[in-house]
Amino acid sequence: MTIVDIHTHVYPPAYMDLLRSRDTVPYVRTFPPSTEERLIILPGEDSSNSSTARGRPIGPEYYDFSYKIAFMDQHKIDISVVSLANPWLDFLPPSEAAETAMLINDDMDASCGLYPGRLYAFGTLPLSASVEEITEEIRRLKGMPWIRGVVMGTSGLGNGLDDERLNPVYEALEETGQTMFLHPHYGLPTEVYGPRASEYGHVLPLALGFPLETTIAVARLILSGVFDKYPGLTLLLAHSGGTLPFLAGRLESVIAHDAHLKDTNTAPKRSIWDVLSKNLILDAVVYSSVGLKAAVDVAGADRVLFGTDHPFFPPLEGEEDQPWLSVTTNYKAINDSFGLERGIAEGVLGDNAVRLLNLGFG
Ligand code: 5CU
Repeated sequence: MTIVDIHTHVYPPAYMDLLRSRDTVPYVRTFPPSTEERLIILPGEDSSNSSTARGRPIGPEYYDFSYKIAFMDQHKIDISVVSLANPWLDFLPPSEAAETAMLINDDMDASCGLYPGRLYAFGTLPLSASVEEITEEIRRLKGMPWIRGVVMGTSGLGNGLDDERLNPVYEALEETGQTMFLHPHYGLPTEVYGPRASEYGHVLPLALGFPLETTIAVARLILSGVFDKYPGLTLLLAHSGGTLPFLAGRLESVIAHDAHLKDTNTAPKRSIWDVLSKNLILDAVVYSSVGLKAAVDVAGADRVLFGTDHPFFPPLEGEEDQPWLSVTTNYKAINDSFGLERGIAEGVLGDNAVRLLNLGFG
């Protein structure tokens, strides 16, 4: 059995340099008297007075590939498909984006090459650059031995993923057969968490804001007809598609009852179920059997892939040497759901990823 982790992040050294050079979000710095570096990336994290709410500690597990391999060995993971973590290059001025993307992508590909067959990567796109520069990078990534697609947030060129200016990007991804790993970062407007939000650490934005952001982004994509236009486009959705598996029926029903869509003949032509089973792949980073079974029900047992979200969600202080709860919970959900149906479990744990992402040697 091969175990593949398709949701696992790094901030390669070139990106760390960038974060250390900044003093607005996203950035990395120490807060004296502590000498520990902290990573501040999420909207709103900067304003907190509490040291444990101000981002998170960042150490070599975030940027040193040998730590990734050690983590994989500890958790019996054979192959990882690493991706740059949020917020990718979204914040860069247009003039720097294309060159930085090339630097980071070359770095990722070369780092994977140091561990042949154990590491692959999703490349990153210079989304603040021109569409021509973005599509050029997509085509360049296709020629790299260890790259298997791209990682992207939900903001696209600034107006979200249903922006028609992104059509050449979707076309280039479809044409080159590269998967787009869609990952949240921006969450929901902070007001929705209410005046007591700071008392609850990162729980509301991470547990709910992230998956709802993904759900809304994919719903907008479906509504815009992108999957009618690009039937070969493949998206891998983080966190099992957010709440999409649960809400797909409601989305489909509301579309069917919408007079405006009917009058303007603008309803998506393909059903959500068809898109789910042909264009969407869901990760298994959902931490429960209930969520995992829903993901398999809607996308199919052959389109759900194991992931860890490493190096996020590490053990809390005092438990650093233990297997990571965030990983064992996902293993347990797979075992509890499909322990008796080994074909399904083995598919989710690794075989699906090997097949869908073509993880033979580079
Ligand atoms: O803990 C966090 O903030 C995160 C994050 O930013 N990105 C991610 O993928 N997981 C957790």
